[in-house]
Amino acid sequence: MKDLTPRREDLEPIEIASRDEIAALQLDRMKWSLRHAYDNVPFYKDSFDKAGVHPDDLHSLDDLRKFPFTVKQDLRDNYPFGMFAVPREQIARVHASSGTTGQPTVVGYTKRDLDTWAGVVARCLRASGLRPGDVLHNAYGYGLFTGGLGIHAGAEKLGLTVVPVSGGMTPRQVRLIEDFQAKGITVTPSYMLSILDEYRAQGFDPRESPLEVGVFGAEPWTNAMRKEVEDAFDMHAVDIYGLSEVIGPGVANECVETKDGLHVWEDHFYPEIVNPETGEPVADGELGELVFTSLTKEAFPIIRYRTRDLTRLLPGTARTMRRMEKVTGRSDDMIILRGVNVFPTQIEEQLLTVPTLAPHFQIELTRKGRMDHMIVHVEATTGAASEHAREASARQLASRIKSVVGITAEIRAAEPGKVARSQGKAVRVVDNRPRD
Ligand code: DLL
Repeated sequence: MKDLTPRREDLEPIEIASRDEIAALQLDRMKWSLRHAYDNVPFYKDSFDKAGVHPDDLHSLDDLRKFPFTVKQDLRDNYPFGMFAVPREQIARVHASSGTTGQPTVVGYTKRDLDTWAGVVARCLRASGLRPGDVLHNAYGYGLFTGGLGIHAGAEKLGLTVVPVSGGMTPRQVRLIEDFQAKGITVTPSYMLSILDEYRAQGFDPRESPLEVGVFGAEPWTNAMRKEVEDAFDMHAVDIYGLSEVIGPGVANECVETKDGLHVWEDHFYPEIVNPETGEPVADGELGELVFTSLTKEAFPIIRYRTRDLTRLLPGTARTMRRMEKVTGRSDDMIILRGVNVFPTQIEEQLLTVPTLAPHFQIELTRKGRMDHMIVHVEATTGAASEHAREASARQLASRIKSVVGITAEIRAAEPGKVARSQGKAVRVVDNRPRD
């Protein structure tokens, strides 16, 4: 793999400013953001008033803990435009969640917000090792999802040549990467695996591909998956994080030179970690739920938003801004199987230790008698596809899961190509338990 470390003089000064400088900027901006939300969004006025706090009560960054949380339901209750802090005419763009599980949620951006967003995404792509003039193959979905258009604008801002391919039509993805000589790819890690399969199906050696770096996010993935993809393509794999409510992709990103967690762009997004049960903030280094407050957003200020993502905050390394550890699970993805908490990423990690199984998987929850039962659907690699070999692989995986994760799972190892493929965010858990 090539050394893609950016030159220090190419970074924005704030990325490597002193902690004092960052904190001073954050405090100024936080005061502005709280006031802006309170003065312009009735929801925030009510919620601050109910909690007995006022933007003037913020004297230090620590005072933020006095302010109430915002949760996804608040966005649903104010559907579609009730959370906007500027007149609708000043909204330059909206994005929305798919709303497959209920009311969709809508977010909005002013022209300046779009510029801020492009700026942080450009910072992410530079941290990932991309330079002006490089070709970027952007396979995140374009549309209401923030992935495609969010990355697109940041890539243009950095001066990349963007290929706006979006998700799907996998054979064409391979062809365009090769024909246009893409140096970077932005895509969900699960869809990257489908692209890897397609490379092999077309008889290309992925290690000979022009790709030097992949910027993967929008869903949890593990360091074991990083190694799998880095080895397969002989390229760097770095993690990008974000959520629509906070801005979209570009809230935090790994640096290619360290790959040791994601630097949060703290000059725009103020992170806290809280105990998910009590809501009490915990110290840096401790695991809990990530909470964000936007510091500069005009159209859609968000105050103490509960992401449900579980991680911890760590001191800066390649940049002075703090890092968040790779998000390995959301509180609502957690499966509680006979009293044991399990995240799909723990299954992913074990799956990747069995070389005769492909990295694709889906977890099905069912019921056996009165007990919850977990079936992990996996598939064999082409060299180990016989029934006998598949049974042996399944036994091996079941025993790894039992000994490392501590649960009993039924493994169904199918022939190659049988597990549902993702073209965007993977659906890792299918819950077929009867409702009672
Ligand atoms: O997924 C934004 C995005 C697009 C991020 C492209 C990165 C790349 P939402 O659809 O609102 O936004 O989903 C946000 O996805 O709360 C996490 O649970 C999950 N997520 C996003 N990035 C990561 C990541 C986009 N790097 C939700 N690791 C978040 C783990 C991630 N989970």
